[in-house]
Amino acid sequence: MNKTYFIADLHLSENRPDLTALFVDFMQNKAPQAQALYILGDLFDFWVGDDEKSMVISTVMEQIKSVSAQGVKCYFIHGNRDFLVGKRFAQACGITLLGDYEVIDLYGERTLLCHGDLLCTDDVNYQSFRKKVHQKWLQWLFLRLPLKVRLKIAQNIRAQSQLDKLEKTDAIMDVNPEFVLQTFERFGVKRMIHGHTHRQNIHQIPPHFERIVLGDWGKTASILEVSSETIQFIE
Ligand code: LP5
Ligand code: MN
Repeated sequence: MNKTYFIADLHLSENRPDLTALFVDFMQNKAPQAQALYILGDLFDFWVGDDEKSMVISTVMEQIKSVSAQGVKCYFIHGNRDFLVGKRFAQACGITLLGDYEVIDLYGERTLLCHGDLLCTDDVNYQSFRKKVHQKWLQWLFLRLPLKVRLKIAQNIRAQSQLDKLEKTDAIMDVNPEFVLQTFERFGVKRMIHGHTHRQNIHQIPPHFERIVLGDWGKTASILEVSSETIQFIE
C-alpha cells in the first residue's frame, strides 16, 4: 500500500501493559499495510542500554521484526528518553537508526523529521542536560555500569525531571517559533513532522510552512498516516 505511518511518544514500560497492547494491535493490524513506519522517538519510557531484557522489550522487538519481515521499512529517531537505543537493538529487530534530523522525500514533498526536543530552545535547563548526556564519552562510561546502577540513575533523572517540569510553563516546554522557522530554512523544507511536546496538531505557518506534531499514546494511539493524497491522524 502507498502509505507511511509516523508514531512517537509511546513511552512503553512494564508499568503500562495497556500501551504495549495498543502498540501490538497497531503493529499487527495497521503497520503491515504501510510502505514505511517511522518511530520518532520515546518509543520506550526510558532506555539504559541494549543489554536490558524485559517482557516489553522482547514484545516490541518481535513486533518490529515481524513488520519489517513483511516488507515494511522501519526507521527510528532517538527521543529524549531512549537516546541510548543502539545498533544491537536495531540490528536484532531490523529497524534503521536515523540521525537527530532527517529529510525524507514523502510522496514528492521534502519533509524534515525529528523527535522535537531540539526545537524547545527556551527550555535551557533541558538543553544543557541534553548536551551533557549526549557526550559520547559519558555514554560510553554509563553503558559500562552494572544494569542495576543504570536503572537507578535513570529513575533518579526521571524523578528530578518530573520535579523540574512543575516549575516550567507550557510555553517554555513548547517549540520556539523562531527556531522552528530557522530550522525550515536551514533544511530547505516546507514541512516537518515531530513529536515530544505531545500537542497533536497540524500547524499551517505563513507563508507556506506546515508543522505536524504527533501526540503521545494513552487511552488511544496517535498515528499519522500519509499517502500521496492525504495526511491524517488515525486512532
Ligand atoms: O521526559 P519528559 O517529557 O518527562 O521531560 C523531558 C525532559 N526530561 C528529560 C529526562 C528524561 O525524562 C529521563 C531520561 C532517562 C534516560 C535514561 C538514562 C540516561 C543516562 C545518561 C547517561 C549518559 O529528558 C525535561 C523537559 C521536558 O521533556 C519538556 O521538553 O523539560 O527536561 C528536564 O526536566 C531536564 C531538567 O531540567 C534537568 C534534569 C536534571 C537531571 C539531573 C540528574 C540528577 C539525578 C541524580 C542521578 C544520580
Ligand atoms: Mn520526548
